[in-house]
Amino acid sequence: MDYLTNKMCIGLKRVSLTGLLNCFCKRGPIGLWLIVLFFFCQCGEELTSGTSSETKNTLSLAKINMNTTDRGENFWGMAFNYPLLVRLDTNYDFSRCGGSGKNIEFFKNDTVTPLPFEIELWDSAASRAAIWVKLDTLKGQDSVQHIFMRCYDSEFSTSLYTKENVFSPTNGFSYVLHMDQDTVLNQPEIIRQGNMGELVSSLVGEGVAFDGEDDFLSVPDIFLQKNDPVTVSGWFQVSDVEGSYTLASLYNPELSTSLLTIMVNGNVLEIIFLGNTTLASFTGISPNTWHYLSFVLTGNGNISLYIDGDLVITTAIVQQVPGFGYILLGHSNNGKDLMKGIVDELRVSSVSRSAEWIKLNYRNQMKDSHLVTLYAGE
Ligand SMILES: [Ca+2]
Ligand SMILES: [Ca+2]
Repeated sequence: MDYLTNKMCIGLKRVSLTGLLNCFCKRGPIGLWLIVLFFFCQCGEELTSGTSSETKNTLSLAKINMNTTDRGENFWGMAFNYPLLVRLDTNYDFSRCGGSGKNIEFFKNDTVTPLPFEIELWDSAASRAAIWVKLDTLKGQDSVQHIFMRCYDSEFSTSLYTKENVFSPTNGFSYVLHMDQDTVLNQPEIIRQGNMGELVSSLVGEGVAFDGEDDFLSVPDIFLQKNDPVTVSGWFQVSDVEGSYTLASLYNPELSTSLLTIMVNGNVLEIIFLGNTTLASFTGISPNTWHYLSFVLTGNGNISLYIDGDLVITTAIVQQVPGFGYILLGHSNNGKDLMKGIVDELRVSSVSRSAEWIKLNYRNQMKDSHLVTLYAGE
């Protein structure tokens, strides 16, 4: 059944047979044709993939509800082209789907319009999956928005659903590292030091562990200019709060210095400017606990820092420096205090994300989030 016919069927299923008979009396042949189509639509659905012409049978259809009211995860405003994290664990019976995840698709609430998605992790043996689904719009203060995950009896030979379809420059993403196999194996521009690359079970799928001895990453392809709108965000946890660990820094090779350094000293997160001025500090870091850090260059000389979705400081330091530089993860240029812990989901966007967007990311991706609820259906 093609897309258009599917759409017509959905429309027809909303009208009654009596209504159609009425139409037949008034319109003659057109009404008769609609009645024939009405019965055709009731005779079961032939299922067609959104990615190819391969015909498959549905094993299960799960409804995924997003609650942005205070009974889910409170969110005000609207998010467009939003990569929603859908986590499957004890909330999902993987035996209803089987396979390696290559047999699933996501649809809008009409059950026929496909949605782009990327599977970061699908581990049916461990009953764990992490999938990013791109939504056109996510509305705030709404408890009934939903999409569907359809699981088929066989896998697709090829899938159009890739990371690039979800996280693309057209929706503001210039760089996304899920801190998974792809990050450590397939990104040649990322320089990994200290034989790092240990992947561990993490907040979202896998994350990259830093050993506190010699591990760090540099991302030289992203060179932050001070007047460019940019948002950088990522999750981290430190292994202990005994020491002093560098989470990330912005290193400028012309000045041979880190303009901005983010450190964890004991249970305090500190934002340090030019290696010696503490711009902001946040008390409340616990060992082995996930925190979400974002900073936003607004494009007009200001920088805003957020921790766990809340704004910590907005300051105009940008005017005092010639430019920023590239991102070092786990290290600053002094070579001391290397990161000991795990980093997950590092993103660089070429736009200044709003405070609402940052909060939504935090509430969608955090542990025990109540934004998404799964209902295993038919
Ligand atoms: Ca990850
Ligand atoms: Ca090492």
